[in-house]
Amino acid sequence: MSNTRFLTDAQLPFCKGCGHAMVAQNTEKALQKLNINPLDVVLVTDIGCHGIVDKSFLTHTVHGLHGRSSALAAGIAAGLNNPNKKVIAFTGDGGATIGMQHLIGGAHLGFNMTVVVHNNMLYGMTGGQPSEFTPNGFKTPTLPEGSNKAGYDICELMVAAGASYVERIIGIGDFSDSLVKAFSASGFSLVEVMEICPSYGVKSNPGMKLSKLVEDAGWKVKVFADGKGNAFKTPINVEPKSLISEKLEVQQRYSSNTQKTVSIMLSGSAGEGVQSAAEFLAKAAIVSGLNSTKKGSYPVTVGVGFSASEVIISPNQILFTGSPIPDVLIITSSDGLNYARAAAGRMKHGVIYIDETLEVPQTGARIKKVPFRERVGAKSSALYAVFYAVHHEKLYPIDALKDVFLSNKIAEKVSIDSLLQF
Ligand SMILES: Cc1ncc(C[n+]2csc(CCOP(=O)(O)OP(=O)(O)O)c2C)c(N)n1
Ligand code: SF4
Repeated sequence: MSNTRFLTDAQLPFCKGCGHAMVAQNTEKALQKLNINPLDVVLVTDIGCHGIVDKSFLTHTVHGLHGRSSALAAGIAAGLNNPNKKVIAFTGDGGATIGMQHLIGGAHLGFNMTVVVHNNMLYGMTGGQPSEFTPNGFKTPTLPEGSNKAGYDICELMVAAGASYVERIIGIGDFSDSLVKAFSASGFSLVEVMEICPSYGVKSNPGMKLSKLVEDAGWKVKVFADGKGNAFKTPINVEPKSLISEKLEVQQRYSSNTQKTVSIMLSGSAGEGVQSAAEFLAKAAIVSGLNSTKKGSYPVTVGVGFSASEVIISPNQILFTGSPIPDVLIITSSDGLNYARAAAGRMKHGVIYIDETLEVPQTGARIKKVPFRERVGAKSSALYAVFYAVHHEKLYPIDALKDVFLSNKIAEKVSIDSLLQF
């Protein structure tokens, strides 16, 4: 057993007596027993108290959306496709409830990973709501009369789905040997750690004994599948395609006099071609010998509200794609104005190109009002605004932008002449 540290010396971020701390400590011990290098371990967590542990781990860590650690871990395991790497997903019983299909799918397809379910029988982080794992009679702050349903038996479910190693343990004391077995199993393994949340579980169920509660719930504390079976394993392409080698080559055909990094924010409405206009802006910069990045932002419900894009162009390497204070801000609609108002407020210099029908936001930037929408209509306003700004800011030759635009099928619908009204 090595004495390599997998946890920082800082105090774990849980309430006093929280079972999650036992899982973290036993995970460290199990990995020490396996003599693994911390950087051969990827720990994937998700939302919930259990998930805030990642800053304490000295392994690689990834933090995902609630209930999705197992889905992310499956992708990582498939991508790594390396039995020497340990991919471990932590999830709560709340996360396991809402991400159940990921667990079933992971077990069914036999991804090489271990899921540790921190089953404290309630949603800890949000104040103790019941999950589908909450056993009959268990009370929570939002269910003071106690659950009238049986909780899921995740271990039985995982066996049925085809998991290779499955065990339920009471999360007290040293259970690192169980984790060693799960981490060493080939294919998909899952350990359900029964825990108690002192802040909500104990308070709502005074005097409760964890092992008695587990017994009364009908949940067996045992190994359900020992990892020796022939669990089906997903055939994984041993030579995954490289996205880099398939990247689109853009040939330089023009040159630009731009000597410094320029960040441009284009902010308009969904359905008005903002993202494709920004793509032309970025691509034409590359055609002109510059580096460029593009980052799009839009609401979760795509197709309504604002649509914005931040493009950086530079003769130098671009190491960060964000530009909280743009040099050039282009606003083509009222949705775009609402989204970009904060960025405009941060601008102490630079220029804002804004549709002339819009109210001018508070800013230290120079304002240039242009009738974008009136001249070309709403649908082409973002595209026209990009042509207009490139021309007036002399970012690179307008012919580069014309070339990029004309090689796209959008050019069949929008006349190039309408975009060249300067
Ligand atoms: C998709 C989604 N739904 C709901 C929430 C709100 N939320 C944050 S933490 C949490 C409960 C977490 O409970 P659990 O997964 O059991 O972990 P614990 O806090 O008990 O460790 C919820 C519902 C969220 N972040 N994301
Ligand atoms: S609220 Fe409960 S689950 Fe969350 S850290 Fe505290 S004891 Fe643990």
